[in-house]
Amino acid sequence: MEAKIKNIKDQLDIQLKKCKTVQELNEIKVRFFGKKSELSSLLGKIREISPEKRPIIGKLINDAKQKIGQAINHKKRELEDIAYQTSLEKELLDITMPANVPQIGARHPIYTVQEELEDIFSYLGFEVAEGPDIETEYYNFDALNTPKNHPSRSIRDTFYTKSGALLRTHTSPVQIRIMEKYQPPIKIVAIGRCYRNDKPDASHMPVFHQIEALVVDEGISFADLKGTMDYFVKQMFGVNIRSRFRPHFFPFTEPSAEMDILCVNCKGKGCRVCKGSGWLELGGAGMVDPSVLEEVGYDTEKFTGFAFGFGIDRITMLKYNIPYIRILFQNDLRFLKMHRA
Ligand code: FA5
Repeated sequence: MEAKIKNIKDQLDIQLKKCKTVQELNEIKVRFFGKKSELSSLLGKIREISPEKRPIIGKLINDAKQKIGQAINHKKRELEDIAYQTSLEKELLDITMPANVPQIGARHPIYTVQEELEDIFSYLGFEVAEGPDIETEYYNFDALNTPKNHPSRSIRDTFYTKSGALLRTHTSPVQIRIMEKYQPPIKIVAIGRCYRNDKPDASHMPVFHQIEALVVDEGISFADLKGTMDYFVKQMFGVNIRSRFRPHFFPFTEPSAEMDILCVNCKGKGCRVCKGSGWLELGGAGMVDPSVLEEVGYDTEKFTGFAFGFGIDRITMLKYNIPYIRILFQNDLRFLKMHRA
C-alpha cells in the first residue's frame, strides 16, 4: 500500500513537470483526485485492511491526498503567474517608441500669400474676378492694344496650342473679360497662373502667378494708382519696405510704370537674383490706355482707369526670404513644412 501511494506521488510529480496549461492541470486533478482515481480506489479498499493497521494507512492516504492537493495548487499558481506575465508582455506599451505623427496637409506659401492679397484688396473694396488659363490671342494681346508684330506674341515667348489658343502670358486679359461684361464702376483683382517661355533662373519660371488689379470710374487718376500700390506694399511687407517707381512702357497703359522692391537676397547690394541691380521687379502698372477702354465700348470722355499686375511668386520670395524662385515649385517637404501656414 505504501509503495502504491509513493508511486502515485511520483507519477504526479512527472505529470506536473510536463504540464503547461491550466486545462492540462485540470485534467491531472481529475486523474489523481477524481472518483475513478487510484487514490479513491485505495480509500475504498481501506476496509479490507486489518483494524490495527487501518489508522496508519488511512493517515498515509490522507497525507498523500493533502500533498497532492498542495502540489496541484502550487502548480496552478505557477501557471497563472506565467499566463499573467505573458499577457503583460503582449500588451506592453513602450512609451519610448517614436510617435507616429499624423501627416497633415498644409497650404503652399504661394496660396497663403494669395489669400493675404485677397484680404488686403477686399478691404479696399475690390471684388475678386477670374479668367481662364487657356486664352485667345484676342484677349491676351489684341484687345490689350498689343501690336501684331510685338515680340511677346512670338512662339519664343508664348506657348500656343495646336488650335491657335495660347496659355495666358499675364492676368491682364481678365481686364477685358470683366469690362466686356460690366459697366463702370469697376474695381476688381484677378489672381492666377501665367505661362511664358522664359528660361528658369533665380527669379523666373515658365509658370508663375500674377495678381491683376483694375479700377475704372469717373475721375480715376495716377494718384489713385500710386496710393493703392503704396497701401498694398505697406500692408504686405510692413512700413519699412523700400520700393520705387520707374517709367516703363506697356501697350495697354499710358503712362506706364514698373514697381521694384529692394532685392530680397542682397538687400540692394546686387546679386544673381536681381541681376546686379539691387532691385527686384514686382510688376507693371499704369493708366488704362483709352484704346483699351474703347475696345470694350466704354465712353472714354467719361471714364478713366488704372491697372497693375504683380508677380505673386516674387512677393512670396520677399515675404518668406526665399532666394530662388524654383524653391516654390520643387515641393521639397523640408521647405513646405518650414513654411506651413
Ligand atoms: C505684365 O505682365 C503686365 N501685364 C503687368 C501690367 C498689368 C502692367 C496691368 C500694366 C497694367 P510684366 O511682363 O512686367 O508685366 O510682368 C509683371 C510681373 O510678373 C513681373 O514684374 C514679375 O514680377 C512677374 N513675372 C513675369 N514673368 C515672370 C516669370 N517668368 N517668372 C516669375 N515671375 C514673372
